[in-house]
Amino acid sequence: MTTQHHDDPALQELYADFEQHNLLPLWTQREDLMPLVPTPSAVAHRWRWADLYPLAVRSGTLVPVGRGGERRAIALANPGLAGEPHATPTLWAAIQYLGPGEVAPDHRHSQNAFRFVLEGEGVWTVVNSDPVRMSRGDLLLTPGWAWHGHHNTTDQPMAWLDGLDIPLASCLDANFFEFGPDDLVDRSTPRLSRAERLWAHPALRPVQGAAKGPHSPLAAYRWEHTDAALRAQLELEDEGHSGAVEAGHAAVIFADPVTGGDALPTIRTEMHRLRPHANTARTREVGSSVWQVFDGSGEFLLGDQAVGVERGDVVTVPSWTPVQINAADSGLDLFRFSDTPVMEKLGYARQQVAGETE
Ligand code: 1HN
Repeated sequence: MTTQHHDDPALQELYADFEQHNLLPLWTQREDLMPLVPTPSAVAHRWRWADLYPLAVRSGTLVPVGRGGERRAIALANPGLAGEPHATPTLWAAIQYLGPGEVAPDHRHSQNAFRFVLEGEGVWTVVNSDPVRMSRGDLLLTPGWAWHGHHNTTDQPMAWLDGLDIPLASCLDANFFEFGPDDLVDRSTPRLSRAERLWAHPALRPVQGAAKGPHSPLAAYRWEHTDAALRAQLELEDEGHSGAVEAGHAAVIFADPVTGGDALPTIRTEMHRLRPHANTARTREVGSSVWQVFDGSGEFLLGDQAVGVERGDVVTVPSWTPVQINAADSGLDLFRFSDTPVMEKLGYARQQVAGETE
């Protein structure tokens, strides 16, 4: 407003009365409430696997896992988010560590979750009584309200990346939690879960056996399939059929085999492969994401900041922050998760690619 006089006593009195009645005028706050473009508090940040893993190992020697705490999970707390255990305003990311023979007890919660395995094996996560093997490169789903517990069947520890929509569920006041039985329902160790045996056949959907809930019925997406899909995209590019591939950059979304939509309703999960020395276009999007380097090394250009990355490193990208990824000699395999499905469902999604008009 251009006509107000801040020292007008009647206006001061009006503001004091607003305060007394729990009212706040828009005209003094428009820039905060309606900025011209997103102004995230979260910052772009990198956590090095070389720091994360030894800290997880130390937790393993000092902190038991069991009923109450439930998980030995260490959250990646975004330095811009005031001490909250949130990687971004909508996403939770953690490194979880399970020692030899340990059990993380059964429970369920409204929040959607997944695990992505950088290295190791020997843990089974039991999801709604279905034992699911966890191995390098696998994405394992624990959709909202699914029972789940994990157990390590070996004499070696295992660590992995957890992703959840905890901050989103918290801000919506939508979170419920329930403890399960003290022991896991099924400690068997099949190579494939029942969910995979039913649903993981390309483009074949069982006639009986309806999928339940707004999420994929598949409990696991195996590395052999993800790797084959990425390899095929790059081979097609080599053969001159470049349609599906952005120069030297193959990518897949982990999809619900029934709907073709996202595997989880609130979190998009993707795998990317950049050829040696390939660069992505500089892109910014509404919504935040978290990346983990699965293999290789390179750099992320985040706004005007360049961040080197190596195997296992985790990077957060706040909303509307320009990102360009450059692969080094080894190429780069990257896992990514984001809140894109939320933005798309709510009509907030926007993307801007450098050099293209919006
Ligand atoms: C949870 O259930 C897991 O199941 C991981 O591994 C992290 C963080 C907060 C609440 C529940 C898991 C979690 C969690």
